Amino acid sequence: MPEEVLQTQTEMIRGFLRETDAIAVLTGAGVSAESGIPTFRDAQTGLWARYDPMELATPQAFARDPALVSRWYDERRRKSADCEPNPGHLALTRLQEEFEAAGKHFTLITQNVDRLHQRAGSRGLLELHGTFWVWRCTSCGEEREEWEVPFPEHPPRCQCGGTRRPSVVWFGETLPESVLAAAWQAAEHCGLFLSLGTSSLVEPAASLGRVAAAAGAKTVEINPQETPLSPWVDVSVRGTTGKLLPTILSARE
Ligand code: BV8
Ligand code: ZN
Repeated sequence: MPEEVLQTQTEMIRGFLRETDAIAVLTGAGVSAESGIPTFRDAQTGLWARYDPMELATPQAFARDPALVSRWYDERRRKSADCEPNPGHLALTRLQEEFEAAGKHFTLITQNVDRLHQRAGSRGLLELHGTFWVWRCTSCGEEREEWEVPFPEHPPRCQCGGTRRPSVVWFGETLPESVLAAAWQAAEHCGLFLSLGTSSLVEPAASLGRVAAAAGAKTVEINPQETPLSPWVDVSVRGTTGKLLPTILSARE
């Protein structure tokens, strides 16, 4: 990406930030990449290499082999526990503080299940796909945060004797109604929509950028790769969020 193109794009985005009092941000696994967490579609390594995440992240996979799926999520929990939020996460927390101090609206919507945004200080964010730090009993439905890493047994058990599953939204499962409605609302009413580190492949999250654009918001994407959203946005920056967000979102003179 030539430096002068990035400079122009940065100026445009800073202009959008000055002009709006309502921003909606959608993040995907790419935002956690510079913390050392492989993205959802990165080739899986080690003993997971032979599994397709699209296959594992399903109710069918859990029904077929709960211990295997529980191990996969436990591995990812361990990985994220060993990682730290990166400058991209922290830049978003600063932007939220700045917008809210000025009485403006800031909504962070994430597809990520690692809770690195919360560890970076983000507040009130919308977790479209849940999190693997909360597990739910498949018998009595009790949900609770599970901080023990690694789990002593797979899958973890509930005191009622039931099996616990991660409280994430698997493929083929519907998203939490109220969370999706809030995300849709934020996309429809924002003046600026940022799509950060997502392949824009998974629905219904992938539609939010187009909802914002259709409602008249300025739209920006930051991703080292082109995505299906790229042709729709006002500014599509080829780059990584950990490196670019601190500069692009820094206090604008
Ligand atoms: C549903 C939780 C009702 C589990 C996940 C309409 C059309 C077609 C299909 C469908 C449709 N509606 C529904 C579907 C089916 C399906 C779907 O979307 N399939 C797609 C793939 C074809 N959707 C569903 O099933 C959803 N449920 O709609 O219910 C229904 C049901 C059935 C049929 C109809 C309706 C539920 C979807 C939620 C699935 N659960 N996660 C877990 O994590 O284990 S989704 C999973 O993908 C992760 O959460 C992940 O966050 C998400 C999206 O991926 P990304 O975050 O974008 O990550 P990815 O690896 O793909 O990309 C990373 C990006 O970062 C890349 O672009 C890369 O270039 C970039 N990057 C890399 N490094 C950096 C970077 N960017 C910036 N900086 C860097 N350093
Ligand atoms: Zn139970």
